[in-house]
Amino acid sequence: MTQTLIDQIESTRLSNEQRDDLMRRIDRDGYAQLPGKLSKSAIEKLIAAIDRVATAERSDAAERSDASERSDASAGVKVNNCVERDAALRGLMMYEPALQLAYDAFGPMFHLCQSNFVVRPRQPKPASDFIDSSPWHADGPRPGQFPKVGGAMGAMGMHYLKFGFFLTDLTHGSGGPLQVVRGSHRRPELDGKGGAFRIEDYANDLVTFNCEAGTVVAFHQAVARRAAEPIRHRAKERLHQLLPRVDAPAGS
Ligand SMILES: O=C(O)CCC(=O)C(=O)O
Repeated sequence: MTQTLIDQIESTRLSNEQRDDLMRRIDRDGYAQLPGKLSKSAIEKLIAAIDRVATAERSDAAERSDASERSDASAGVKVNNCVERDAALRGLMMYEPALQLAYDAFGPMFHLCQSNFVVRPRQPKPASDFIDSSPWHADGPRPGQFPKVGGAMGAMGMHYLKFGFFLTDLTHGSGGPLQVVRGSHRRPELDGKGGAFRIEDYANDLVTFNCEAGTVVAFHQAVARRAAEPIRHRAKERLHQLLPRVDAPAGS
């Protein structure tokens, strides 16, 4: 039997002008929404793959006595290294605009260092546990706070670039969108971590992605962000995100 290694996801290649513009935005704001969206057929294929893997995860949880709440069909699911699990998810790993930006950020030796998806059905009481929703956080290091070599720490101080692929509609405003603090990747580590962080202090730079299905967002590892809690008691709607990350090789 032949195994499909990669189920390709169609995309439109970015022009050089678009690449330059997106890299400028990521440098300035810490994030950028890509101009194209995933097609309806790509979204359907990816959701079907995620549903297959999530169903298998829930049934594994049902067999483990310690995780019964994770076996329910309405439970949120997060799967790390998801590209191992399905050819369609590997197709997303090869999404050309993301590869173009990874190349622009890190040169030809970039590699995928992490992938995951989350499925977030609306929960009566969503937890801020990185599965049902995620709290304000940022991944380090921050530019200016990392040892420099020869006075520089590499392109934008970026150690990896993350891509969020939003597979369900969030335009109704209650789906638990991604939120970011614009420009926070350039501020001290305080942003997004610890008790001194107050989101009210950043009201002018709060950006909320109540976006259409198929939207793709690239973000700098150090930008402060969260996945807001879905509004309660509206069962059955789902939010899927797939976050393949790409990484710079050591020493670049
Ligand atoms: O949980 C989410 O949806 C946000 C993902 C995120 O912020 C991250 O991967 O660091």
